[in-house]
Amino acid sequence: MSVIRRYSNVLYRSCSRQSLWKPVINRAHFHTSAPLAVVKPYILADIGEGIKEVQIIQWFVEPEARIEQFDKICEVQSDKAAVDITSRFDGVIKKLHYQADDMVQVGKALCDIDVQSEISPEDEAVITPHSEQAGSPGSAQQPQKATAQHDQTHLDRSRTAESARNHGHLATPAVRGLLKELDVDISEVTGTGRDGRVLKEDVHRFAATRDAEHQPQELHPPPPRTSPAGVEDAQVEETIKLSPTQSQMFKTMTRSLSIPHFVYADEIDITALSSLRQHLQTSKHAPQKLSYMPFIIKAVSLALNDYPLLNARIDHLNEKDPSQTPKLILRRTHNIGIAMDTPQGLLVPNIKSIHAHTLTSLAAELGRLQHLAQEGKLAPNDLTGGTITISNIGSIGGTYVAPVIVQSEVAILGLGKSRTIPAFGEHGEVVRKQVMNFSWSADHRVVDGATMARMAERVKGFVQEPATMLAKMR
Ligand code: CO6
Repeated sequence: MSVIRRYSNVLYRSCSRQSLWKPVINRAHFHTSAPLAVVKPYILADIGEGIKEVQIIQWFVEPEARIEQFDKICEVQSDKAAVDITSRFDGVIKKLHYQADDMVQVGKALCDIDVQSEISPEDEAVITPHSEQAGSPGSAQQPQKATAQHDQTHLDRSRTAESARNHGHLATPAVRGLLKELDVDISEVTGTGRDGRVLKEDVHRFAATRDAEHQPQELHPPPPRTSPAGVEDAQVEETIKLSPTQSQMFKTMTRSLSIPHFVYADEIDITALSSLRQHLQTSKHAPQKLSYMPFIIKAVSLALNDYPLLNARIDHLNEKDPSQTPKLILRRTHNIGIAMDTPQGLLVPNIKSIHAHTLTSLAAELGRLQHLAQEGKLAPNDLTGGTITISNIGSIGGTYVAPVIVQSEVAILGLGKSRTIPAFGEHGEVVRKQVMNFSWSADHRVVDGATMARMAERVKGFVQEPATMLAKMR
C-alpha cells in the first residue's frame, strides 16, 4: 500500500483592504483635527480565530519609505490566511521590527511609522489605552515627536516601489509557487508588474533564458569524477526554512498525530458512473467540465444523512483538566473539504451546504475553488467550516492512500486512480470494468469500524449505481 501521510489545514488569502493592524497611540499626542507627528509602533492586533502568531512572507517597504493610507506594508501568513497588511495612515516607515520569514506574536509591534496624517474617527475607535498595555516591545515605547527626520517625508511613493524593486520581493503566493517549481531566485527576476511586482510571465521568461543558456553546456559530457570509481562523494547537507505552507502543514499534522486513525479501503466499480459522466458531458446542458468529483461529493453527502457521526467534530479535549469530558458536536450541514494540489502546496477549501447543490452547481463551485486555489486567492470563508474531507490523489496517481484526519473532523476519504480491469459478468463471461479505490480514515476514539464500513457501503451503493442518487436528491 502506498501511503501518503501529508495533509494540511486551511491556508487562505484575503484581498481585503481593511488593515488588521492597529497602531498604539499615546492619547497625549492624539488629535483628530491636525496631522500627527509621532513615531508609533504598528501592533499586530488580535485577528480572531485563535491566531496567536503570523509569519512575515515579504515586506513591501523599508525604513524611510513614504507610505500613504491603504499602501501595502507587508504580507503575512497565519494558520488561516495569507494577508496583505495595509497602512491606516500617511507617514514614513521608521523601523522594521522583523525580517521576512520571522514569526510575529499577536500584540507585538510590526514596524514603527512616523504618522503624518489625521486620525479618522474610525481609527480612533480601535485605539484604546488597553491596547497600550499589550506588553509588546512596541507598546512599551512612548511615542516620540518627529523632528528633523521629517525632511525625509518628501520622498515620494516611487521610493517605496523602488525599494521594493531593489529587494525584488514583490510577488503573489502563486508566483512564489512557480518560482519554487522552476527553481528561480526572485531577486534575479526583473518584475514588470505594478511597483516592480514579479509576474508569472517574468518568471517563465527568466527560466526560459536561463535554461537556453545552459542548454549547450549540458550537451558536453560531465567532468571526470575526482573520487575513485565506486566510492561515493562526501555527503553535502543544506539547511532550508520551511515554506509558509509547510509550516502550517507541520503544525496541523503534528496535531493530527493525537488522533488514533484506522483505515478502511474498498474497490468500487465506477463503470456505470463513468458512462453516465461521458453521457452527461456530451449533453448541451452539461457544465463545461464534469469530473467524478461532483458525483462522489454528492454520494458522500447523501450517505452522511444516515451516518451523521461522520460529519461531527470532537469538542475541545483538555487532557490537563479532568472535569472537561470530551463531547461530540453533530453538524447538520455538510461542508465537504476538497484537498487541492496548488503551486503553494496543499490547500483544502470546502464546498458549503452540499444538500443545496445540483451536480451542475457542484461542478461549478469546484471549478471556482480550483481556480482561486491555483491563483492563491481563496477567501477565508472558502477555507473554514469544513466538516469532512475528500482527497482525490488519484487525479495525480496511486491506487491506495491512508489519508490523515484534521482535528476539526472525524473522517476523510482518499480516492485512488481509476483503472480498467477484466472481471466476470453475470454469466461468467469476461467483461471490462472500471474501478477506483476508496480509502477512508476515521477517528477511532469515536467512530467504530462497523459504522465506517456501513457509511462506506452506502457511498459505494450510490457510486456504483448513480441512478439511486436521483431518488434521494432534493
Ligand atoms: N482517477 C483517474 N482519473 C481521474 C481521477 C481519478 N481518481 N480524478 C480525476 N481524474 C481525471 C479527471 O476525470 C480529468 O480527466 P478528463 O475528464 O479526461 O479531463 C482529469 O483527471 C483532471 O481532473 P481534475 O483534477 O482537473 O478534476 P477533479 O475534479 O477530478 O479533481 C481536484 C479536482 C482539486 C481534487 C484535483 O485537481 C486535485 O488537486 N487533486 C490532488 C489532491 C491532492 O493533492 N491530494 C493529496 C492531499 S495530501 O495525503 C494527502 C491523501 C491526502 C490526505
